[in-house]
Amino acid sequence: MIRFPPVSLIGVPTDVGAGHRGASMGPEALRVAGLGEALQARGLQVVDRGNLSGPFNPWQPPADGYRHLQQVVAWNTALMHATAAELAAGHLPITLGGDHCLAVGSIVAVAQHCRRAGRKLRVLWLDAHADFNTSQITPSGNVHGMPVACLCGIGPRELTHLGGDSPALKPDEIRQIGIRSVDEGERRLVHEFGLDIYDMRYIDEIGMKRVMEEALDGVDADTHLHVSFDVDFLDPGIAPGVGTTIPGGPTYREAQLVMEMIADTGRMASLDIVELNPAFDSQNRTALLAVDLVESLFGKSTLMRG
Ligand code: EXY
Ligand code: MN
Ligand code: MN
Ligand code: MN
Repeated sequence: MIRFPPVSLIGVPTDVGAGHRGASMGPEALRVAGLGEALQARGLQVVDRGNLSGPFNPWQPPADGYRHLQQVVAWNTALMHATAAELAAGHLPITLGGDHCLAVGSIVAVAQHCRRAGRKLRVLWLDAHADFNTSQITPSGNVHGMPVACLCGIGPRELTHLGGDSPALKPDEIRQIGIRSVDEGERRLVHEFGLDIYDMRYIDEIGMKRVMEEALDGVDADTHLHVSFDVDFLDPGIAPGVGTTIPGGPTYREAQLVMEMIADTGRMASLDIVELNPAFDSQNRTALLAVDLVESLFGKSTLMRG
């Protein structure tokens, strides 16, 4: 039985980094899907901190290659401080997004916490997208396509230095899984930075079990494991309620295996659940699926043998 510290839910109702409206409704969709109750049913102590507040989405075109940069910075600053406070209290923070630009704020706080505590950091980035664009190469100006680049030190100074120093993350601290949509410029940049990407073709070839063994290799008692779960990681056939669907994602069983193998490490210490967009969903089914998979991150297992 894996022991977890108290879990803190942090709602971040914004889609300022996205190309579609609606991820701002993600936190409530997860609450309505019973995320808190499901985790309590697993014996966890759950504290719901409510929602952070921040600027409205002004819905503007790109300026100097970014859409809504100041609003993105404001929301990420608030989330960085909220995440840092939960980590300092010994809690396991769960960011309820909101679009994926928010991973800058959550992971900057996690990286600073690890540095102070002398712990190693491993980020598992579950996503259809590499999220490694910059203002020069972005096809959209949407900052939810840029958080990994910002965390690795390339992007607007307001984000690359959100926590003061940069880079927040070294490329060998992150493993991206489920990738199947990478822009041309982005592809060159991820190779230049040597990112470890487990794309869907590789998953097809070696299987999800081997991928997870490789991606989790080296995670030990001194490692803080952060999971950044972009719900568009999943195949749109089972998870249509996201803003940027890409066909050919992991099946339900592959996704369950990913979550159960993460749980088996007993090292997950922070989590983002992002890009849920109820405006593209019906009967809240994608949020219900996300809650089901998050329960597996906290030890619910389909394993009957052994
Ligand atoms: N690569 C495209 C862009 O940069 O605009 C699409 C990014 C979608 C990002 C979503 C959160 O994963
Ligand atoms: Mn406490
Ligand atoms: Mn993403
Ligand atoms: Mn994505």
